Amino acid sequence: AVLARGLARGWAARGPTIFSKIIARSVPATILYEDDKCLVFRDVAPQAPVHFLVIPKRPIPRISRVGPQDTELLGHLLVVAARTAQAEGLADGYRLVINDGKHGAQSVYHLHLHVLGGRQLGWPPG
Ligand code: DGP
Repeated sequence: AVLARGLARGWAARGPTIFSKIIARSVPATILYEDDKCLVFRDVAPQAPVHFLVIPKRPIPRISRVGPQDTELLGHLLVVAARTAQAEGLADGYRLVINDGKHGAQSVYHLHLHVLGGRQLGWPPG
């Protein structure tokens, strides 16, 4: 059933990403938080003093592919992002980003929330 859901979302068409290997611990990462539904780890190419990623363990490829069945999981990712930002000391604020597809400059097709903070960020993002 998990495979069928993955196929339905187009996951198999692109194959597993580096993030599946981080979940499986076959690629190392600095992990900040983990539970049965998600994993949080530092971005390998940080764009701010604090830059970490929140990913579901289920390999949803991108935000534009989610459905109503993902509502609870997506809410969980946001709550974990906010709690980890607090644990990282981002009391002056931070930014959550989800890049989707080509125009969104998505490079890894396993859904992830970026959390960036620790400096003044600009707007618009460009
Ligand atoms: P995006 O462009 O939104 O798909 O961002 C993907 C992010 O993933 C990017 O900021 C760099 C990060 N990233 C890519 N490969 C790895 C990796 O192997 N380890 C870690 N920790 N981060 C990675």
